[in-house]
Formats: sequence, structure tokens, C-alpha cells
Amino acid sequence: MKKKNLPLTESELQSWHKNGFIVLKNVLDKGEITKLTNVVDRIVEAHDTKEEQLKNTRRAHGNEYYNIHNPFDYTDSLDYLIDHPRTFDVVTYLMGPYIQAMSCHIFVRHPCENPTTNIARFHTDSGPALQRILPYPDNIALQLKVQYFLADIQTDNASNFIAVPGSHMRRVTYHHPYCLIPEYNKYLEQGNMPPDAIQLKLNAGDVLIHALTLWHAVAPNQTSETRRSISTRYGQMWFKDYYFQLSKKTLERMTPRQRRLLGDFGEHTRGDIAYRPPDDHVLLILGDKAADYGWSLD
Ligand SMILES: O=C(O)CCC(=O)C(=O)O
Repeated sequence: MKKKNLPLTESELQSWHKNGFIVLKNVLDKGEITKLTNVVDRIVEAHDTKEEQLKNTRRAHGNEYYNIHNPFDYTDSLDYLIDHPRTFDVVTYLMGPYIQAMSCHIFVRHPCENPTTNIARFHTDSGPALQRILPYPDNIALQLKVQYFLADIQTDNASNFIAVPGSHMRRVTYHHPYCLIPEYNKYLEQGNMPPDAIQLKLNAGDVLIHALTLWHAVAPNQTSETRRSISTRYGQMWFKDYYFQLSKKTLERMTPRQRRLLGDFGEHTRGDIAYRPPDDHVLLILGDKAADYGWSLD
């Protein structure tokens, strides 16, 4: 039997199902890290001017930790991240082909002792309803976030992503309207870490992929460096986009696959596009990987 060409080993896949997140090492090479860092720095700088703040790219969350929406407004240098060859293979392996790119954000985490934003508290993603839909082991994912780290984070309290391994399968006991997790945030309020939470140590170029129901938070940034990273989010076709407004001009410069992921179905304008996607959909999204990932081209 022909060996399947899969983007994760069996043990990586098991670890994904067990923990609810996975780290892909050295996805970006040194040249890419330098280039993306320069691009991101320019966007952060431009974004801090008055006019930019009036645009839909305004800050969300606060002054210390914030996210910049719609970075594609500023540059085409991030376009390739939408279907980056290494990460997109993992995304489509875990989610299948009937997906959309729901957002691209730049995460800015300035030095600060005690970040006040909800990003720094334990939460799940994408609203209170989805917090109640837990992934069955081996199901494809409803939504994933992919985060490209541009700097090393090797100590605790350096704005690390904090994960609670296995929490993506756990029920929260109180359903907060903003998906916060009070039973875990009480530890942070007392200056402690929950016993089973870990502050991830990552290198520039590493990529974190996590499930929407993973309990996660961001550590304070007690270093003197601002942490910048780039996040892309994918959801099944029925999901709503998340602060994503792409102009026609931006879409025009993208490849057919990127445009499809961004919701441009060309002449296919039917209202039931998720029921009956265009005939070329699986081929366009998965190409010759379709059969190996378990999807049919017919
Ligand atoms: O800054 C981070 O690493 C994570 C931000 C966050 O909490 C989120 O993406 O929901």
C-alpha cells in the first residue's frame, strides 16, 4: 500500500488531540523572520499615527496588549501566510478543505507588569456558545488559530502564551459572556499560575496552532522587549469572519486559493455555498494531498 504523505506524525497527531495545541518548530527561516519583523514594525509604527487609528485596523483590547486588525491593508508581504506551505498543510489536515481564513492579526505585547486586558486572562475563543461545544477526539476542528512568533520567548513572564494542556476537552463550570474562565483567573488574580498551566517557551520562527476551546491566557511581559507575532485564524465555512474587511484591491493581488479562502467564490454566488461548494473546491484547497488527507476529488 502506498504510504500516505501526512504533515503530522502519528504521535504529533495524538499530542494534538490530547493537548489541544501543537508547536511547529522552525517554520520561518532567518530571512523570513527579519523580513516579517521589519514589515510588522512598520505596521505598528504606522498604526500608532492618528489617521491609522481611525481605520478598521484600530487597536483592540488596550494599550499594553493589543491586536492590529487587517494588516493586509498595509502590505502584501503577509499574504503568503494565509496558505503558508508548512502550516496550511497542518491546518487542512486537521480541518479538511471546506474552510475559510477568518482573520489575520498582528499581536503587540508591550512590556508591562500587570496587563489589564482580557487577553491576559484565561479564556476560550470565539464566543460563549462555542465554549460549550467540545471537540470529540478525532473530529476535524471547527476553528484553529495559527500564531507565527517573530522573537524568542525563553523565560517565564515574557508575554508567553499560557496553555492548559487538555483543557480543550474540559467543561467550564461558569459560562462567562466573554468566555473567561473564572476558576482559573482566580489564580492569576492572586499572582499565581494554575498548577496545570504552562508558559510556552518558543523561538522566533516557531508556530503555535491551538483549538478554540483551549483555555489560554498571556503572561505579563516583564522584559524590555515588545513581543510581536502574527496570527491567522481558520474556521469551517459556516463561521463568521472576525474583524476582517478586505478591499477588492487587496483581494485582486491574491492567488485563486487565497481568494477562495478569503470568501471570494467568483461566479459561484449561491446562498448554499457551504452545502454545495464549487466543483473545483477540494482540488483548489488540497491539490494532490486530497486523497492522503481523506477527501474525495469527485
Ligand atoms: O498573545 C497571544 O499569544 C495569544 C492571544 C490570545 O489570547 C488569543 O489569541 O486569544
